[in-house]
Amino acid sequence: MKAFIFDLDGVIVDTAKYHFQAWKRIVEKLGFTLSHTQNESLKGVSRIASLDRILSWANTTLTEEEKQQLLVEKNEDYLAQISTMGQDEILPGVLELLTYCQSNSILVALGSASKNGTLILEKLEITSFFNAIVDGNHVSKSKPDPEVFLKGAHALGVAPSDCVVFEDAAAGVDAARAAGMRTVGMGGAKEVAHADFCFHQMTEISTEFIRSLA
Ligand code: B16
Ligand code: MG
Repeated sequence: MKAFIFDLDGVIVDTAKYHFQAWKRIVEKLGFTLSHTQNESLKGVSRIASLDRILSWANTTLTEEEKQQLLVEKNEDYLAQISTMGQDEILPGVLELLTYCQSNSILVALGSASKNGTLILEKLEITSFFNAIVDGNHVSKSKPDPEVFLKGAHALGVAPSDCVVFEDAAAGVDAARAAGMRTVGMGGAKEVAHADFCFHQMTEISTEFIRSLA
């Protein structure tokens, strides 16, 4: 049995723009302006690891308590932005691929760094397509560590070598490769060019290609 493991942000839905706005507003309070390029490098990186990176760019040190407070505020801002999110925000071709997997006995898991993964799948009304969900609440090590994808394979009951990971971030492709899985880089960024296959969006992926993977 073959399995596909999907990253969430940047593969199923474009939440990077909401993360960016939330981080920007939070770190402006520290007198730091987050650039678009810096935000790009936070893709796939956990909430706490993102804050640590931003603080090092800003040359700022905070107490553990201050950091926790900022993480809460950042997530509140992010949740407010995604409160009205619905099916119309699912990226092109995703529903078609999930439907194909369901009809053709390809197992499907989520493998996301986000602690809001379950909530977002619910909002997009696609939870029922997933045989397993592994997100930021289930892992102790952030991508590029392979933990999230290995846990996904384990939850599905398949060998890592039978899994294909769809990822939009360098950290995610590195994590999947470290897990011994094949990789499909999504979004067209040069950071994922080292994936086994690359596409801008899922509408470019043919049924023949999916059959060749499965
Ligand atoms: P949260 P992914 C990642 O999701 C995002 O790309 C990254 O920007 C974010 O910091 C991380 O989730 C944590 O998200 O604050 O919701 O827990 O791409 O791994 O699906
Ligand atoms: Mg992503």
